Amino acid sequence: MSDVFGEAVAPVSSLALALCEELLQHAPQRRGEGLEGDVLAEQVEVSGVDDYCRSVDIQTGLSLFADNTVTGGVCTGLYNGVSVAGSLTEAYLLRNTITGGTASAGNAYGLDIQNNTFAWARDNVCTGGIGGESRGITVSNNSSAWIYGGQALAGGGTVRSYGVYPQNSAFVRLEGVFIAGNTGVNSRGVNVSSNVGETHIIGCTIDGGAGFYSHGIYVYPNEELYVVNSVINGGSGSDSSTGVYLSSGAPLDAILDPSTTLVNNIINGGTSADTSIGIHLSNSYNVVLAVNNIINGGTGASNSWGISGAGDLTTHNNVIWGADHDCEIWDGATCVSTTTSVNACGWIGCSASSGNIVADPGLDTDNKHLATTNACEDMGTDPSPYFAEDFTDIDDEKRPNGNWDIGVDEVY
Ligand SMILES: [Ca+2]
Ligand SMILES: [Ca+2]
Repeated sequence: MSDVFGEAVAPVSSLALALCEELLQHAPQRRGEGLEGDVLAEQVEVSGVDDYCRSVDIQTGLSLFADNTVTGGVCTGLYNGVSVAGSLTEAYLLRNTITGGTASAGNAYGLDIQNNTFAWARDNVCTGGIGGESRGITVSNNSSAWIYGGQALAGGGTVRSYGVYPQNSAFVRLEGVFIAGNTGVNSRGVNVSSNVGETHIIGCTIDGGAGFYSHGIYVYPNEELYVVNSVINGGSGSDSSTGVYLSSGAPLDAILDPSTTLVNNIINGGTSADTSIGIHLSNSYNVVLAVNNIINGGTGASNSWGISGAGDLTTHNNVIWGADHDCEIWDGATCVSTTTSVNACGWIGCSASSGNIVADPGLDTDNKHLATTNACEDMGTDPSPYFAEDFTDIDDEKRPNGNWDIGVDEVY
């Protein structure tokens, strides 16, 4: 494998992309529908009557699947637009447009990546289909999966709809992806389920959709989650909407020891007709570090909280606010709502708290960049003790300029 892709197995997106392009130039038959000759991927037509259907089924060895448009059909059971699920050593997916089908009595996924040693996807537009549960992208049981750019849209699930569903994988990284939940009882942008290693969500734009309960990111549970430089909105759930919802429960949590690190994000609880929350911790298993984030509880009609629930929470240099807020932090007993009381760390679950600001952050009209007058410029802290990777802001500008800024924009 390595003599074909060289160092493409290294986790460097630009290098992997260059090597994929080179391979496509030397093997043009692998582009588009005509996967002939010495194929790396096998295209399978679907009859529409099986109880497990796929428009494209890639199951052998090393695979490269690029520049295809795949639309799902109709099936009684699970329907996948493209399934890459055959214990592959390496799978590469580039610039495909994939839509799941209609599953009359099952679930409908756009792209299903399972059981691979190394999976790499870039600039694909994946949309779940119509079914009980719909997912744009499923990432399950992989040793290492990297998804860059493109879109992951949930589709029309009647019970649940998820943009991306990382599950049981040792390492998953989503970077620069537009992700959205859509419909159903539960709609979620990203649903992290029992990942046993690290999950990275870097530079993504995420919306929870419009289900009964909507969540930008929902976790149950996860060992290590890093969310960095992303814009996360809880959506418009008719009962509740939450930007980041950290759920958990024994015994898995006792095994996984879950921790979540949130750095330089904009997190908004959404526009629920009832309760909206920026970040919610469901129980004391959760260890959460929040640094340099703009956290807004949203505009829930009944309750609106920046941060709520129990857990082990460290907060440094966040702006916590809301035009329609009940509490900046609701610990279940006390409504914490001033800069002084947030930083005093007297609330339930506080491990450490400093440098936080209760104020309007001063966002520009795009709700991402900082306006000329703002509360965030140079008010952050160096996050390298919590997330050691170098990362730029949403304009690809280097951080920091002077001191660190709060949110996804570094002002120059
Ligand atoms: Ca700065
Ligand atoms: Ca900037």
